[in-house]
Amino acid sequence: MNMQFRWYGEEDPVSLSYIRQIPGMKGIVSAVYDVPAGDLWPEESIVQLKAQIESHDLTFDVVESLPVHEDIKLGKPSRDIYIKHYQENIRRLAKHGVKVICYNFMPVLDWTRTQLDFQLADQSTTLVYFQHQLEHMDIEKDQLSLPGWDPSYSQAEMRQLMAAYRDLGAEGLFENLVYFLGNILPVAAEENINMALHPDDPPWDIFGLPRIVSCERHIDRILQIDDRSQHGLTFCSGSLGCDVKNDVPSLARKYAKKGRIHFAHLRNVKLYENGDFEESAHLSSAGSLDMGAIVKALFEEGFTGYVRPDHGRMIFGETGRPGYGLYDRALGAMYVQGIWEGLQIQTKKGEVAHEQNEYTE
Ligand code: DNO
Repeated sequence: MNMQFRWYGEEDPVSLSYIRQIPGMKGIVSAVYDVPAGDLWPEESIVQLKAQIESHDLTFDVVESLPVHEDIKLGKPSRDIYIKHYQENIRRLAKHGVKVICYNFMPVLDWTRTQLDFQLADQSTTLVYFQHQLEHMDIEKDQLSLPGWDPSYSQAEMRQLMAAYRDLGAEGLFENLVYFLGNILPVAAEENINMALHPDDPPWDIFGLPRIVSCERHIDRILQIDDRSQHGLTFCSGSLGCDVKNDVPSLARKYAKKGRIHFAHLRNVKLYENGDFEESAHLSSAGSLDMGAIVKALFEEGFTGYVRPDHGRMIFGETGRPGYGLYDRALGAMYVQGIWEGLQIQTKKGEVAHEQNEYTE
């Protein structure tokens, strides 16, 4: 397990030197943020980002995200230009040592929450998804902006995009993913870069937009598109875990066994009876997911890939980018490493006991 931390570049209120102080932290997950989706990432920007990260004795092996232009997802004729750019970006990143590229295939909106500062009983704040709040959000009329969303669309553009996706439907979106992968994976294989598809967050259709990476059936179908090991997942426990039907530990085991998890986002969520959820602290008892079982599944399947603590609450009076403060994510990193170390100790004990048995037998 290679522990990573997401960093949003110069604009990020969390500094690289603080991240470096988290025990066991090995690398930074980041991106070139000042280039619109679909454009080429200037090589100088990649070089500069890498140098900045490495000057703090951290590695830059994982990019999150290399965004997929909407024209690719919609299957417009212009997609071929954007696919060429995507291929070139893969080559540039590989040239500068990047090993994993995280991306998603969610239409228009990336991850969606309805409130970003919901106060918990302990006075910390967190991100939540409450259906009754969603019903009051009209993204075609209101100028809404949430952290995962691309704020550059005008309302008219948003309306057009939404309509185009409704016409396309889930099968059309899937076909466009097949086309995209057919063009991207040969380059990834050539460059020895692992592509890591992030599941839909939350794992169901929202605002009538189709979602196609939400459950085991979806993921199986997607992985069957191509057998190459470069075609893999960002296994996000908190995204998949919002649907009680997704058995997250068993999915972690299944896809780690197949060698298809290149990157894992580990976080916990607390599910309500009505399907709403809040993002909780990482600890199993704080939410609904059995984090120990998820980490154990990765451990037992010999997972050696990249991991990052995912969203954290705002605690200790911290302010900043919702979900991406320093403190709670640092606690999450330590918690996951604690489980991992416990599993290593157990295994060693088992081995010693086994050797002793052999000796005495
Ligand atoms: C949310 C993140 C996502 C993720 C993208 C990957 O916090 O996990 O925004 O980066 O979906 O493309």
